[in-house]
Amino acid sequence: MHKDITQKLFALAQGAKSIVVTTHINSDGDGMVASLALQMLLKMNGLASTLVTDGEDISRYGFLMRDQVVEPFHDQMRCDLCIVLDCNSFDRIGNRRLLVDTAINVVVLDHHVVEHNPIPATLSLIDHAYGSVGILLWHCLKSAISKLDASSRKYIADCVYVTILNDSNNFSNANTNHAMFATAAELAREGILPHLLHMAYLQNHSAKEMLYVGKSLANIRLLADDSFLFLHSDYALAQELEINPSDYMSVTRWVQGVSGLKAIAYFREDHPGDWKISLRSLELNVQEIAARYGGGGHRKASGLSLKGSLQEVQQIIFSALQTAHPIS
Ligand SMILES: [Mn+2]
Repeated sequence: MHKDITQKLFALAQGAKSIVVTTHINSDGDGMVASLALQMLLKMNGLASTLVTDGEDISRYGFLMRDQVVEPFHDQMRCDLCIVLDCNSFDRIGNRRLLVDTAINVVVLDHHVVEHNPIPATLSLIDHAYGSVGILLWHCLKSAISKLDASSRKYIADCVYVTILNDSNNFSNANTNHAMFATAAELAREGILPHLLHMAYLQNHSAKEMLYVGKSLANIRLLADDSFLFLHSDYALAQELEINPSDYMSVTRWVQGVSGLKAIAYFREDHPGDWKISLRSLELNVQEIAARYGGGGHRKASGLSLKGSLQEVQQIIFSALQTAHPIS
């Protein structure tokens, strides 16, 4: 069952003069939104904290902003307590490693498989049984959440629901299960309005984003007897549309319904020759592939970064997929 860590976490927080809450690089609607929820929970208990970003645009969480204290990382930043959400590896926190290295205490709350370079922590709760780190917070900080007033509880519930929308892609990924629905039912009891959260979070696209998605979908290629689907968004496209691709949700969600596939690989060029790759498969263990190249994630959904030409990085992934292990 769920392990309540409220007492331990609050003891560390109460003993700290400064608290940072942060998440992985290329933050998403799980790590970032769970951070918003945790900051609110701390604040309602008289504990001030700063949510430290990597400088990314977080305006798509605007509908969940309630006077949160958010600052982009800079290297003079220090804190007594650093709480890392949705990430357990130094490989995934970039420069903010400095905050972990210099903090007196570190807390890691995550639901990813532990790979290389694990972040050492005073308190850590890492359990991949949780469909999102927001769900983990909801259950493992329950004794604090249940003491909040109804409107603060509803705010936390809104955030947790958005983490579920993000990590399950609206209850359609393989992590959708009884426990996730049971949590969603608890959130509904707190008064959340799922249709509005769905609209605000998943349907909230600019015309430019749709153009970016459309142009990326236009270069779909099928390989290995039509069993692998590759698609990419190169740097030139981001330049042409004058956008920062990491501000958008992964394009993979638009191809996950394609039938007859063994795997999907999406290549996004964030800087010339610098590719962020998302792998999805219902049959092959793509987490092993990602881990081999310093990435991580889950068996059916993982991510990694590679440098090179599009042709070079696609060849690496193609070979890796051809020898990938089936999910047992
Ligand atoms: Mn997550």
